[in-house]
Amino acid sequence: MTRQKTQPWRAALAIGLACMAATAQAEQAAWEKIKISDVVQEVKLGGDLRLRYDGIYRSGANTNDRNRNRLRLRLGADVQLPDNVLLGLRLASGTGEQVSTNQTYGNLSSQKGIYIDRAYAQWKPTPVKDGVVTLTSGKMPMPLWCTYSSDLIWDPDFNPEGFGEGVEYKLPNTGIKLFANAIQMVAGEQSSAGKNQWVFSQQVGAETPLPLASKLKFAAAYHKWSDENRNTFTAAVAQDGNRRTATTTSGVLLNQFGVGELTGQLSTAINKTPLALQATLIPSQ
Ligand SMILES: [Ca+2]
Repeated sequence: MTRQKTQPWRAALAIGLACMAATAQAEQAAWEKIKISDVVQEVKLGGDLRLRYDGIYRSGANTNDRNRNRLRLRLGADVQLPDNVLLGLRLASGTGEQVSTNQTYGNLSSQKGIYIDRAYAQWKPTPVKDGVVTLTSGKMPMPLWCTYSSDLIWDPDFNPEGFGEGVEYKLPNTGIKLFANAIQMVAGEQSSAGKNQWVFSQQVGAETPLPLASKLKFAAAYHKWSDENRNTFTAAVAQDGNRRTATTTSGVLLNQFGVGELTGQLSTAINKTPLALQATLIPSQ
C-alpha cells in the first residue's frame, strides 16, 4: 500500500475519532445535568428480579392443585447523609400483602403494581468504644435479630412500620458480643376508636466464639400486642388462620398475644463451606 493511498483512510479515521470524542462529550454533559444534593455523601442503588414456578399440590375435598408462574421485582437505594444518617428506600412488586412481594402471571398479562416496601431513616450516633447504637424509624427492615428459623414468628419479607432500636457491645479481650434490640410497631391505626394497636418486642442476646472457628449466637425475646382485641383490622392477610373472630380477612383478633421466643444459631464451616444449625422455640398456646 502506498503512502498516497493511505491518506483518505487517515482522514476517515480522524473524522471517526472526532465524532466519538464529540459523542463522549455530549454524554458527559448529559450526566452533568443530574444534580445530587450536597448533603448526600453516597448513594447505593440495588435491586433484584426473581422469576419462578410455584406448584401447589393438594388432596382432599374442595381442594385444587395450583400452578403459578410468578415474578418479584425489587428496586432500592441507600442514601448516606452526614452524621451517620442513612435513608433506606425500596419499591417492590406485589399485591400490598405484608409477607409477599410476588406477582402472579395472568389476567391477560395485566400491568403489575409497585408498592413502597421500605422507607426509613436510620441514625447511628457517634460510636462509643466497642459499641454501636442504631435508631430506626419508618417502614424498615426487621430491627430484631432473625434467622431463617425465625420465620416461625416473622416472615422475612415483612418490613414493620414504627420504631426500632439496637445496641451492640463487644466485651473487651473476650470476643463475646452482647446485643439488645427492640421494636415498637404500629399494628393498626383507628380513625374513630381513639386507641391504636401496637406490637412491642424486646430481645437480648449474645454471640460467642467457639473452638474450630465456630460461633454460637442466641437470643431471648418477648413480643406483646397492645389493644389487639379492641378494634378490627382491615388489612388483607391471607395467612392469618384462626387469629380473627371473623371468617373474612378483617375482624377482631381472637386472642391476646404475648409470645416468648428463644432463637439460637451454631455456625461453623466444613472445608470452607459455611454450615449453620438454627432453632427457634416459642410456647404453644
Ligand atoms: Ca414471605
